[in-house]
Amino acid sequence: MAILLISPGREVEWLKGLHAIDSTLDIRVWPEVGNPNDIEFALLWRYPHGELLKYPNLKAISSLGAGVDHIMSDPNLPKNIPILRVIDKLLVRDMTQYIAMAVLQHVRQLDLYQEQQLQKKWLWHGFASDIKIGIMGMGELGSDAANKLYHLDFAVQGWSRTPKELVGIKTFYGAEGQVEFLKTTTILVNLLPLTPQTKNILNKKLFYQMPRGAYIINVARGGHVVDEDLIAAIDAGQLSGACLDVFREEPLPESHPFWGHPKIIVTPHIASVTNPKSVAEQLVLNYRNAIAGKPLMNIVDVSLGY
Ligand code: NDP
Ligand code: OXD
Repeated sequence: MAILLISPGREVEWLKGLHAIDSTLDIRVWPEVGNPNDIEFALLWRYPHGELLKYPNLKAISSLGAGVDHIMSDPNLPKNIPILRVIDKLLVRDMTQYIAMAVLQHVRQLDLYQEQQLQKKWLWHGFASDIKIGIMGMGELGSDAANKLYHLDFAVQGWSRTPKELVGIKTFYGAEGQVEFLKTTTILVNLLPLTPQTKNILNKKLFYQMPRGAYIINVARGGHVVDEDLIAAIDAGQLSGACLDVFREEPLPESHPFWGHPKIIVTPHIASVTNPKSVAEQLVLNYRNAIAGKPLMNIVDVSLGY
């Protein structure tokens, strides 16, 4: 009875967090796994695809983050084993704070003041006007960001797969709702999961369905963005810029044009990082329930991919 842990670079933090809940847990840190037959539960962040086929007694597979695209895209994912993910209040809080920062930095034109500071210039500028924040993906993260931004007095709207009702927030859903949603969104925040339906969704067609000068905040996945389309739309003035936390290839290669673009802000996938102390309890509970054959929390709908 053992847990497989794959989380390159963060193993020590995870071991500490999990052992603080139960010091007797037998956790095997990949690649020093020992007998693969012992493994009944897997905790994963960006693991090598195909690896899971080695463990015949796996009872459940859990992502160490909110996203499961790194698991769902494994062509050798064992069949009929529940896939779990993390839902956590700190993950939600940190994401909302990052989005608020990116929105405010854009609306209050902080980049202009930073440039001016270098020139010791004392000049006032207005705010970006007629702001309507549109959040794509109104799940655990998107709905909290929408609520908090509404309480900061922004006009906020949301788009999801199925209908939603949130006080003060206009909501749209499905392909029909997307057109109207985009037409009126001036700051677009992407919080969709990466699935076959949402891959490349931030593309030329979408950018040109938005009002001229719209701003993009992508905190979901790099695979949502067609990079060349984003740069072309910014250079053509259709978009005023972008704040990007996630990329197709991470770390973002040094040669990538996003790094040097004056209207693009790049952060290294830090919008919201899973905190082992905060989520260890739910992971251990899921492990215990998986081996006892009891119901599990935060199960992914494999048919939807999230
Ligand atoms: P949820 O599963 O809770 O929410 C996903 C939302 O997206 C739901 O509202 C869902 O609609 C909507 N959605 C899914 N597919 C479609 C579609 N085809 N069309 C329209 N809407 C769709 O996910 P979370 O909020 O927990 O996380 C979202 C993503 O954020 C993660 O998958 C991950 O990629 C990213 N993330 C990034 C982090 C970072 O640091 N940058 C940190 C954590 C997460 P419905 O409600 O109708 O089902
Ligand atoms: C996540 C992430 O999915 O950190 O949790 O991106």
